[in-house]
Amino acid sequence: MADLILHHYQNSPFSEKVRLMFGFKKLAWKSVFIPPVMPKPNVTALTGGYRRTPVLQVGADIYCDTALIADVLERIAPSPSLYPAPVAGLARTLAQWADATLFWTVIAYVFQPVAIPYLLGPLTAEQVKAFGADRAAMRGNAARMSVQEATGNLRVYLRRLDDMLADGKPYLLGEATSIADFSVYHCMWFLQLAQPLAGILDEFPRVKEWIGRMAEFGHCQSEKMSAEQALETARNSTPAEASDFPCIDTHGVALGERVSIMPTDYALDPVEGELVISADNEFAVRREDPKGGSVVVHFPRLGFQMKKI
Ligand SMILES: N[C@@H](CCC(=O)N[C@@H](CS)C(=O)NCC(=O)O)C(=O)O
Repeated sequence: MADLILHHYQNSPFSEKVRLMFGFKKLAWKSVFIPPVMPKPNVTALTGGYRRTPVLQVGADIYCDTALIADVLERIAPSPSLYPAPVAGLARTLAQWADATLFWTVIAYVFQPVAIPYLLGPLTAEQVKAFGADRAAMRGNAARMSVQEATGNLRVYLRRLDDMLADGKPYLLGEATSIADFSVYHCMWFLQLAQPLAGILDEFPRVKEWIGRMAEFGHCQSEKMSAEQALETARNSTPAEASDFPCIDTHGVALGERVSIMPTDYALDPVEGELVISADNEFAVRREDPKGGSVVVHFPRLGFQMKKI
């Protein structure tokens, strides 16, 4: 099997979600550290413009967004499953809530001056300013929540999560771990990183215990890889066969046509290429890159918009 190459950085919650899924599924991986702010020339050489973190590379296939990355890991290692049958739909829906609503509530809560050094490391005032400017540009006109609102909302969400763990349930949806646990976990992991503000968890002992249980999955073995090696791997690989996916066309766009695909919420950088997968829950485009060679860039259908060029 080709190496699983994760392009990520240490203090990225969505990266922690994937690192922990590697631990859960006992998949060894290669680790490429990427910059947390733009420019990211080696990332965009692979993705064609998508700048969010993390990105999973398997040879010349580039997978954007952790919802799709989870599906890819499930295809590679079906057991233990992220989608246990009785709760599969519920798990995906709860995960979607956590990755959007819970995540942005935690972000609005933790980015208070007292916690910033814990989240971003020891940066100069200028570097903190540059980080703020990068994220402001990335988020564009997306709505912002005040710290007061975020604090109140977060307490409500933590209460609900704590309730879900009542009666000694080990995981959010019962006896089996599911994708919902990983999507909620990465938000809690970031909350704990914001040490001076993490006391908000003290009222919710079942959530705290569950965080400890989740952390035990660890990250499996990883080995450092340079961005140059990752690009060389892409250039020397052939993308996987796309014809395995039945085409579901809801846009009036045929396979082979040129399209652009971008997120619907923030970091609205379009990726252009030839449509090669238009499946149930996945789009992919083939593109040529001077540094990355011929690559196929994959996106989940949910949370992304596709347009014919
Ligand atoms: N829905 C995306 C969200 C990814 C996301 O927002 N990641 C954050 C970092 S944890 C990000 O991209 N920040 C800006 C950046 O790293 O450039 C996913 O599941 O992968």
